[in-house]
Amino acid sequence: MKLQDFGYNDNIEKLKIEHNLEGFEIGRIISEHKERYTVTTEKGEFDAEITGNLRYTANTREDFPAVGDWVALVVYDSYSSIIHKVLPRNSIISRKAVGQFGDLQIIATNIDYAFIMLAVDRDFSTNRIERYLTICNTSNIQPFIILTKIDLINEVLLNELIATLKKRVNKVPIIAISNTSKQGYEKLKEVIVREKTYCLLGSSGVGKSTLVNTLANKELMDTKNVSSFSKRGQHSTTHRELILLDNGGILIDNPGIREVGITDTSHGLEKTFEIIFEYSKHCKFKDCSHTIEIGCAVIEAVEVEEIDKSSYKNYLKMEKEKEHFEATAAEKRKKEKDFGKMVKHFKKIKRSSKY
Ligand SMILES: Nc1nc2c(ncn2[C@@H]2O[C@H](COP(=O)(O)OP(=O)(O)OP(=O)(O)O)[C@@H](O)[C@H]2O)c(=O)[nH]1
Ligand SMILES: [Mg+2]
Ligand SMILES: [Zn+2]
Repeated sequence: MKLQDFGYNDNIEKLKIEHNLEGFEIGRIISEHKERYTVTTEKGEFDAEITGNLRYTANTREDFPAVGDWVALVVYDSYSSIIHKVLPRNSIISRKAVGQFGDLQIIATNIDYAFIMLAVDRDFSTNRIERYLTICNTSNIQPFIILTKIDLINEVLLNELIATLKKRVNKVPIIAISNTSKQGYEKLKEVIVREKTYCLLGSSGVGKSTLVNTLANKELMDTKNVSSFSKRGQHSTTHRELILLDNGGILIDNPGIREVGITDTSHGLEKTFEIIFEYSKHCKFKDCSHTIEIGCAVIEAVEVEEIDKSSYKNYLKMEKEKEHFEATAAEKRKKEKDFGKMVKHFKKIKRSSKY
């Protein structure tokens, strides 16, 4: 297998040279199970672990390898290999780690496109789409909205759903499919191109793995019967996996995501809620929070329905989450720094007490 098939390109070649990694085998992480990785290389697939040094110097979860990463490794035998370095990533999809303050969880890296998948028959939520869009826009990953299970509703209802969605999300392509009848598959296949990586995002049960299996024409991923999704916490897919399709597209299947928590989004919110940011330029106060201020152009636009009210509310909620994440992350960094200082201090005392 050539590395190009997995998305290797001149940019990664440049990074390899810049980081003096010519002596290493280069590969891409295709799956992860609790810090044990599978890496694909020109010599085949290998199980891999990370070096003690990489573990020791890792400050946050972000420093650990993730599915989609390009890594430099030393291969020992047909089974084992050690990852020495993670090459710089060109994009990262991450969310707030569940239950941990100020931490983020990487979903996948080096992604070109994201498929934001929602089933039309249940839990359909534009608020959630805007969340996914924000995490994609943060890392400049081009999103597609994929509506699944359209075999379960009639065309009139589907068109209504799309029209409502378009009122809030108008610049993102929407593709409606059924994994059962294959409706919409031709359109979907057109956007999956060779050597590009697509990350599948969505709640449990929307049909991510079924899509992967159907496109690959193989039962690569486990899928689960709809009835078993009524129990909360049951996911069919329990790990991330990168799959190469016959047509050359690279898909990353993920476990269903329940909470799409927002982190520090840089311009992610700005791009997702472009219209709000456009109006905000005309607010009376530069630091307007768009909540209570007199002379707030955003509030005025909401009142005359130039800005969708639900979209505005969703924006405010996510903006708050972003600020909260930034504050807790800063606090966490400070604590870690103080802890580091304390360790240094004690080491110094220990050293000086020797004499
Ligand atoms: N009617 C219908 N059922 C579908 C469609 N796509 C998937 N399903 C069914 O939905 C159920 C869940 O599909 P999965 O592919 O396992 O869903 P998933 O998104 O991978 O779920 P997790 O791995 O838990 O995140 C399975 O029983 C599928 O057969 C579709 O287009 N139409
Ligand atoms: Mg799955
Ligand atoms: Zn304002």
